Amino acid sequence: MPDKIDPPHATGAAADTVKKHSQPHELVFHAGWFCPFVQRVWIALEEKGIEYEYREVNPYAKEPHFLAINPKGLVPALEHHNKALYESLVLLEYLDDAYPDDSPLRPSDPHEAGLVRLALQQISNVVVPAFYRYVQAQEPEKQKEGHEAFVAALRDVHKQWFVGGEAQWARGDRFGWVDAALGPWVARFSLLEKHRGFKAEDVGAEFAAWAKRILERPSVKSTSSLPENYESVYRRYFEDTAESEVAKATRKGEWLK
Ligand SMILES: N[C@@H](CCC(=O)N[C@@H](CS)C(=O)NCC(=O)O)C(=O)O
Repeated sequence: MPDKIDPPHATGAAADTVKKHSQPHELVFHAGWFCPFVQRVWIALEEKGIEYEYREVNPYAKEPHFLAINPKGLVPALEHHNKALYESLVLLEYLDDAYPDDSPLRPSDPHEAGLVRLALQQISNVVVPAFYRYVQAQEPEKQKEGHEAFVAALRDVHKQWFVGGEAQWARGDRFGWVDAALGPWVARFSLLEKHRGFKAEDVGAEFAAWAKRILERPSVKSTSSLPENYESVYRRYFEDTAESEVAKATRKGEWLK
C-alpha cells in the first residue's frame, strides 16, 4: 500500500510560506512538504527571493498528470513556462541559470563551482544513502554500524569540502549550494537524535556549529513544518515499513538512481 502522508500539507512556518506562494505563476514548484529533496529546492527559491507557485503533490499516488511532469514520479519538479524539469540538484542548477541576477547560490568562479559539484556528488552518493541506511536499521548492531557510517560520511564531507576556520557557511561567507543541498538533512537531525541517539557534535564541534547556523537560517526555517509532523512521516522509516522508492532501494541494499 502506498505511504499515506499525514498531514497532507505543510504546517508551522512552512504553511505560511505555502500560503504566500498560492497564486498561479509561470514558475510552478511541485513539492511535498515532508521531503528533504524538495526542501533543497525550496531553500534555493527562498534564498533567491523569486516568485513561484507552490503546489503540493502526493508523489506516492503517481497520478498521470504528475507522471507527465516527472516520469520518475518523484518530487521535487518544476514547470517553468510549461516546460518541466526534475531532480533536486538539476533544479538547483536550473534556478541559478534561469534567475542569474537573483542571489546566485552557485559560485561565479568556474573552478570553485566545479569543487562544489564534487561536494554535491559526495553528499548524494555517500551521505544521503548513509542517512537512510541508518534510519531504517532495526537491529542494535545494524544501528551502531549505521551511526558510524553516517558520522564518517559527514566527517569526510566536512573535512574535504568545508573551508572551515571563521567561515559561516560550507564554502565561505556566502550561503551556497552545499548548504542548501545538505541543510534539509540537518533539519531532520532532531529525529535522528530522538530515535537513534545521533548528535551533530559526534561529527565535530565545527560541523555542529554550522548545523546550528543552518537551523537558524530563515530559508530553512520558513520551509520547515512542525517537528511532530515530520515525526508522523518518518516513523515509517524508523520502523522500516516505508514504501517509498528510496526506502525500498535502501532495504534491498541499493540506492535510487
Ligand atoms: N533523486 C531525487 C529524489 C527525490 C525523491 O526521492 N523524492 C521522494 C519524496 S522525499 C518521492 O517523491 N518519493 C515518491 C516515491 O518514492 O514513490 C531528487 O534528488 O530529486
